[in-house]
Amino acid sequence: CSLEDAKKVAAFKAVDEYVKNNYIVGVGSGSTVVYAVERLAERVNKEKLNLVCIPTSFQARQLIIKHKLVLGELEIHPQLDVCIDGADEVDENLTLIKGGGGCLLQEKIVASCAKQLIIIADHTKNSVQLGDKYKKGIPIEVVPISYVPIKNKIETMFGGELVLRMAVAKAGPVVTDNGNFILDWKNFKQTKDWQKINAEIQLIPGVVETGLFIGMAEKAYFGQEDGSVKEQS
Ligand code: DER
Repeated sequence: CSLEDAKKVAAFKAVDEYVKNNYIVGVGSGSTVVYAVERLAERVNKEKLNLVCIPTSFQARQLIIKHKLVLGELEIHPQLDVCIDGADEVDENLTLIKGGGGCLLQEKIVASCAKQLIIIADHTKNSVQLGDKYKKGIPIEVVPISYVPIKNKIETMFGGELVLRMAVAKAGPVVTDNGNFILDWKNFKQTKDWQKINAEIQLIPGVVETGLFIGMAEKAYFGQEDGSVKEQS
């Protein structure tokens, strides 16, 4: 089956197995989550489910509204039952690279408020060691004025190269939903010590958040080429 079919089968299985009536559901961002929202809407209509959906981006808000799902906010629902989101890469320890779609900050906030973070992806995202598959670099959201000093500091501390993410349909850098820039950290040294590195990067003034989601995901569903779904937990 196609990559889109693989995303869809993973998304549907995750929604069917983790979403229950009266749930507060975090809705992630990206292309795989589109199928999860479709399935949420199908189940609400078919099973008359009572759900509130918390977005992780303008894109997620639009998806929730488009599918006539109940849109909620963290200030009303600071505790979620489940958050369903995509990822750019998932390693053997369920450490994630996220932020390929530039939505990592609200994704991490909402995921941190959920009892369970469930990842949905196609098989190309499934790796042994972070960096095996996703080559665009680890996204790091930064306050715009600080992107050059942060670039220099991380390159000095940990090597690799940080590249300011430039917009395609707009002149200049990508500006996130939160008004920040994204640095993509490419050619990083593969390691098992992401916890320590992540903590050090987060301490650099101007770093808002990293696309490293460590110890957050409960389970991942990977849609396969044959239409089956591989689960990792
Ligand atoms: O930006 C993000 O974190 C997205 O969730 C991304 O990692 C997954 O997007 P995709 O489902 O379009 O691959």
